[in-house]
Amino acid sequence: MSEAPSDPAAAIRGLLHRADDAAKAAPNQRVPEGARERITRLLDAARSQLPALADDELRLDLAAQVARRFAALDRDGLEAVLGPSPDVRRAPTGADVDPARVPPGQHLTAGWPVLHVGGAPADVDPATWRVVVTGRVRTRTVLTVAELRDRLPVVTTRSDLHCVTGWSRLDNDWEGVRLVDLIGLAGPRPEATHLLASGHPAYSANLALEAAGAADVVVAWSHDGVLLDRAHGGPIRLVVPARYGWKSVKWLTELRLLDREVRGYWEERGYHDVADPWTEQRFRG
Ligand SMILES: Nc1nc2c(c(=O)[nH]1)N[C@H]1C(S)=C(S)[C@@H](COP(=O)(O)O)O[C@H]1N2
Ligand SMILES: [Mo]
Repeated sequence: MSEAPSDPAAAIRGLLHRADDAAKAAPNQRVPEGARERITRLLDAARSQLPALADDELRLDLAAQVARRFAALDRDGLEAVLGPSPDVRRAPTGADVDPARVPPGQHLTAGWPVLHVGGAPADVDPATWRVVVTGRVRTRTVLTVAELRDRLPVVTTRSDLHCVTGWSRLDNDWEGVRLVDLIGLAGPRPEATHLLASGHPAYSANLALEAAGAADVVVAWSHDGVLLDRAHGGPIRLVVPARYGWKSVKWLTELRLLDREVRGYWEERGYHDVADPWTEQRFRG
């Protein structure tokens, strides 16, 4: 592979370097006001050259590098609301991992794949993002991210994420509030048995209220000590470790309590209502 300036890979790397230089000009890694636009322009330019790369692996690698830098810009917006966060770590995948921790048909990933349908929201303002708890509740309750943090006990949980497509990511440290506490604030009515969680853009997933009440089910704004970036559902997402990943709704906007099961996006398309990865409840029988 040539490193001549006409090489698109070299051009992309050059743009990434310039974007990094612009970001480094910031005190405490924060992107200065003026630099954000410049970095966005450089990253857009890098992204527009990706299709020129014939080598799939190289293209994917550079695409990931571009995506990571866009994600850092997003995180910066969330930090303005919730304060700074330290660095990222890789999840365990080695021979030292107890195989009993891995559900059947799953393989471990050290990185963190981004998976969703319909695209992430084009623009997110963490200061005004709201989640509403509604349906069979005593008090319809609407909270911003800061209100979630201030009005409910903040918890950190460590749990595994199992995507139905086959990857699992172990030892995710989530910071947020327990779903059961959030629902408790709205006051579930006695007839409430199920939950439909919705997120951007028209995504949803159903859960039995019993499963939603597990102590490790959280509405999270931070992952492995780093505020959630937009690709992974920032500013807030649902995390349901005991279910396949599709129940962990990103860009969470609504929790609707119901007196019956109402199917969400994938469940309507034949995926399992329960979705226990340990018994491989991928599709409805
Ligand atoms: N809003 C929304 N949330 C979503 C999805 C989606 O398409 N839209 N995909 C789900 C699926 S299938 C998985 S495995 C996880 C993946 O989360 P990640 O992209 O942070 O790895 O998000 C879930 N939450
Ligand atoms: Mo998934």
